[in-house]
Amino acid sequence: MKKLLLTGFEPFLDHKMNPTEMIVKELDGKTIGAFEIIGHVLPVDYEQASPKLLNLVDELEPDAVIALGLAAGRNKITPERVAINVNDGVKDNSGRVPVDQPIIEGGPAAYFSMLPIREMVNALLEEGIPAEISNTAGTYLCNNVMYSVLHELEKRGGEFPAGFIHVPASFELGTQDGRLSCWPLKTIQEAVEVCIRMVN
Ligand code: PCA
Repeated sequence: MKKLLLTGFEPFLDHKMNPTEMIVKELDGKTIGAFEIIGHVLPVDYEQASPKLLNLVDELEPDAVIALGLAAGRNKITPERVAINVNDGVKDNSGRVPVDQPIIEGGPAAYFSMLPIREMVNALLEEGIPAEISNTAGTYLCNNVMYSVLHELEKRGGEFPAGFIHVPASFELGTQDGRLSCWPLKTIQEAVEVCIRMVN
């Protein structure tokens, strides 16, 4: 059976949990669509996140990669269209605050997602789950890992479904910050499963 590497992130900034961590742990080992899911959690650390992801790609030789991240404040599931060659974010979990730095010195300005993002959004909307394509993954860790994995795959010359999906906050985060748009964790997980089924 084909393997899909599904990554989430640990909590960061003042978020006490990260729904993507719970989801990848829950889906690890399950079969969804054509894939066995292999779930892993990445550190929110500019120096460690993408090396960990690229090591997993080397080690597991997956047939597809979907990285997930929390976009607190968004109220839709947002498959990302593009990753840009910039680290310029708020503090990571090791206290680093890069300013205007390239992720890969001399690398291309951007990479487009290799995931079927339009099909994902259409399938989500059909299920009644709010979704839209996002045209910016930001300049923090989520953009960093999306750019890094797409850069690596480009170097290897492979046509390979890989990319990034941002998800909204879950109820647990909503109870921490009453102004945050938040969803049941189960619905976010279902949305991720719908997206995975669109990959082949
Ligand atoms: N979201 C952050 C990093 C980790 C996460 O889950 C982001 O959007 O960059």
